[in-house]
Parts: sequence; structure tokens; C-alpha cells
Amino acid sequence: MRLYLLDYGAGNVQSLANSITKLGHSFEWISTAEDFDNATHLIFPGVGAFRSAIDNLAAKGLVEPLQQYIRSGRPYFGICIGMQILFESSSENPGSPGLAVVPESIGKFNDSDKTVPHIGWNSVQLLDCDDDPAGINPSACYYFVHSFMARYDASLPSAAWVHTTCQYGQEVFVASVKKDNVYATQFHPEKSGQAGLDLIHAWLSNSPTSESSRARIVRSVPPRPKDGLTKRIIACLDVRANDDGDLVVTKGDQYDVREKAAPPSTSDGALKASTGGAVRNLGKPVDLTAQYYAAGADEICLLNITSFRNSPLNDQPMLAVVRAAAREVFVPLTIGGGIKDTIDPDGTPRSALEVAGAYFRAGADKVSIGSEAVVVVEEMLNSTATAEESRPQNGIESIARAYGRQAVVVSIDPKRVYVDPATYDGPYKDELIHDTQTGKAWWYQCTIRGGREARPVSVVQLAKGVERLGAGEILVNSIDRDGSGLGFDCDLVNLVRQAVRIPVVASSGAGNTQHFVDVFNNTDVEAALAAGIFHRKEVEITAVKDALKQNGIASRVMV
Ligand code: 1PR
Repeated sequence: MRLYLLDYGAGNVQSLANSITKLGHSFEWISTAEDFDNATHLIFPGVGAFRSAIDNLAAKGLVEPLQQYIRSGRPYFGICIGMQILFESSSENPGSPGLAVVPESIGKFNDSDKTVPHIGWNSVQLLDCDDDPAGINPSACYYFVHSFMARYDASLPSAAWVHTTCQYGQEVFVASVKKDNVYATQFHPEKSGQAGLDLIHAWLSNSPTSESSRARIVRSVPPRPKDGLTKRIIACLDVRANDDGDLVVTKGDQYDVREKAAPPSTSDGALKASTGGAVRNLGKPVDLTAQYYAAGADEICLLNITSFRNSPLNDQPMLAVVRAAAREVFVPLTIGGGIKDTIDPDGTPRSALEVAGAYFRAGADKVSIGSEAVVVVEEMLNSTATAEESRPQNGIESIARAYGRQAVVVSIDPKRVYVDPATYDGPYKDELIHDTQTGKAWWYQCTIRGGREARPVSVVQLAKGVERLGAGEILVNSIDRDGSGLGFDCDLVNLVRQAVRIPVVASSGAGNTQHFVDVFNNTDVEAALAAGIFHRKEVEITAVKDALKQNGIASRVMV
């Protein structure tokens, strides 16, 4: 076997490369048209936008050789955009023709009844149940991340291609196609844990060719009352150098990560300011990442929490951590910290896109932007420019354009600002939360630099601003709840959830399994993230999922 991977240069293909290596196979990259002649097997792991894929392939002279390869009958495996590109066109970029192998076009999800992108673990339905050499496990969930899809309709000619379907909201769409030598999935097997690795392994061991093809059963798939999308449980690792210069996983209380030299609370129970002890060390980043993957985390988030002090591009130890973690973990990996336009200590300017690119090449699937998002939205709020084009492009826009909006998470670090509800007449009065029991009222202010500096931007302004700029997901931390174990701040999470149509992740304050049940029952968030209780081994991820199951909340079960 000579396996080639096709990288058109826009996305993170490292995850797939890591999966293939994990499965014990070697591969080469397609770099010239001639490489197609040498390939016996080809995988195209496309991410990003439809047009970038087509334009980049065209610019490299690879469209015709790819078409010839597919026509030759040798096995082709497309992933995400690598599946969509097989279709005739996409409403994402109407002027860009696809390869027209499958006679249908790609459309956009309807976002009137659900958040878009469709991000997360969803179940798939095999249309043809007799035998499945492609290795789909009907009881597994697979990881999807996309805004566009091929609608499934049994009456269309393209139905003969459809291998599995998936349902999001009330829309049933094509989860995979399989015909002759062509196999392609909308979901990411390389990010779908063991079920995904099994599927890649099955394709590599038993890739279908035209000889093995047979007639497909075409049947209609009416939408079920509820889709199969599960709530995600995310483990978060705050990473920084300790006083010896080693990268460690740390964890703060209200973002203070240093050990307290004195007892942690004052006589009135309030948290004390840091007394400047050592940086808390809860373990090694790569070891913990691997443990959380094995324990069933649906996603893992690594935050370089002091990256604002240096250029992350010069932070080779952190990039090495990302690289090593990505080799061990086959669920989505989000990396944050220092993603902004910056100037290196030697005076070299670096764009946010370059910084993100370094993280993606190291193995990140998404990047998380914190401080820079606040700065950009603040500038936008203060800008008198009416036309979008009249202002320079910022990091959120440039990364979303290059890698797709689903690759851009904005991480918000808000803090409560208490006001007197009787007299407050400030700009955030429509966003005030009132506690009827205590009579207190507050709004949520955004901060930058790990909570060190508050800015005149509310959490609602930030959420709406970054959605407009192209963020694909919002991670809502809470400085007040961080490390407290008091539960998620559902008022805060609901404010953000109701302000945007993109997925929202609740973070900060988880102290027990019931807190996860509460946040999913009391808000409409797609995911919940925790750090301290997992690091201190107070609660196992499986215990969280058991509690969700007992309360009728669907989550991914490992197969
Ligand atoms: O601003 O783009 O450089 O990104 C820096 C990133 O680092 C931001 O996402 C910011 O949230 C994070 N960060 C900065 N300083 C700290 C700190 O703790 N001193 N960590 C920090 C933020 C919050 C969560 C935490 C949850 C759950 N950590 O990551 O994991 O609060 O904790 P819990 O379950 O223990 O309550 P930029």
C-alpha cells in the first residue's frame, strides 16, 4: 500500500496524520500532480471553506489529477470538506464548482431552531445494515463540526450514494457516502475517539473498490422527534511555567494560581488575595491530556495562561506540549493563549493568523482567543466606521476565513460588577441580573490578560461582536466562580446563550456531578467544561456522564 494524504494547505491535517501513525501505517503527502500516480490509497482531510479547498487545489494544479485518481477506481477517502468537494456546488461559495462526482449540491443548516455550526458528537444511521466493511459502529457517536451539509432525500439521484445519515434539529443530512472506490464522511473519524480510529483502520484494511460494490438500499429517513447530538464534557488544562521554568498544569481560585501561604479564607469567608506562594502544580500537561482522553472527555482544552507575556511563537515548550498531546488524543483539542497580532522581543511582527497557524500545525483543532477578542470588540464599539470593509481585518476574521469559523473559539473572562439597582442608569441596565433574595444586582464585565485588566465591554456586547466577526463557539468562564466549586453561573451562561446563535460552552465553578445536570437543565448550552474537580480526582468524567444519563441528558458513551 502507498497511502497519500492530500493537504491543500488551509487546514489542520495533523490530527489525521497522527491517527494514521497511531494505527501503525506510514503515509506520504501529495505535493505534486505526479504523486497521484504513485498513490494506491488517498485520503483528503479537508477543513475550512469550500472555495478555499477548490481554489487551493486549482492553484496547485491538483484538481484534474484528483479527478483522474477518483476515476481510476483506486480508493478515495474524503473527510468533511473532502466529502463536500465531491458534490456539484455549495451554497457556501455559489460560484465555485465542486468535482460533481455526487449529483447534488451542499446547503446550509437552518439556524432558526438550533445553533450553527453543528458542533459535537452525534449518532449516525446506517442505511444499508447488512454488512458494513467501512466500519461504522451504529452504537457510537462521531464528531461533527460544520455549517454546511448535503440534505438527505431518498427521492434524489444522490441517495444512491448515501451510506449513513445524521440528524441535527429536524434536518436529516448525509453523514457519509460510499460507492465503488469512493468513501467519504461529513464527520471527522480522526477526532471521533476509538470509534473513529476503528473506522479508519477498517478502510485501510478493507478499502472498497469498484469490484466489491453492490446495489445500495435507498430508503427514506423521516426525522425523529429529537436528534442524537450529545452534550459535551470538556476537560480544561491551564498550563504555565512554574518557578523552575517547567510547564505544569495549574489551577487557580478566581484566577489566582499560587499556593496561599496563609489559610485560604478570611473570617468572613471571603477569598484572600494571593500571598505569592509557589505556582500550584497539578501534573504534567501531556500526561493529564492522555488520561482525560482515556477517561472519556469529549474534548480537551489547553490554555497557555501566561502567553500574553511573551510571543507564543517563541514558546517552543508550549508548542511541543501541543504536538505531544495531539499524538495521544483523538478527540478535538482546543489551544488558547496569546493568539493576537504581536511583536516578538526581537521586533518581528507576528499576526494572530501566524500564531494560530503554529498551533494548528502542532495539532490543535480549534484555537481559543481571549484578550484579543475583547480588544477587537472594544475597537469595533468605538469605531465610527460604518462599512465593515473600511476597518482592517482582525485576528478572529482572518483565522475564521483561513480555517473556518468552527476553528475559532472565543474565551470570555467576565467578572461581576455590582451596582445599586435603584439608582443604576448606566449602559448595561438591560443586562442586569437581579438576585431577588439578596436584593443585589450586577452586570458582567469583560477582562483581559487573565482577569488582570477590566475593559468597558459587557459580556453580551462581546458575545454579539465576536459572533458577527466570525467566531464559531464561545467559552464562558467566570472569574467569580472559577475554582469555587459552587456550580456554573447559569445567569451568566444564559445571558450569552440568548445573545448568540453559535454554540456556547459553560465553564467555571463545577464542584460535583449535579452541577453539570443543573447547567444542562437550566440553560441551553452545548457543552460544559471543568478543571479543578477533574485534576484533583474528586469527580471522574464517567461519573458526570452517569449523572447526565440518570437525568435523561444524552452524552457520548465510549465504545
Ligand atoms: O487572553 O488570548 O492570551 O488567552 C489566555 C487564556 O488563558 C484565556 O482563555 C483565559 O481564560 C485563560 N487564563 C488566563 N489566566 C488564567 C488564570 O487562571 N490565571 N485561566 C486563565 C482561566 C479558566 C478556565 C478554568 C475554568 C474551570 N482559566 O480555564 O479552567 O474556570 O475551572 P474550575 O472547573 O476549576 O472552576 P489570551
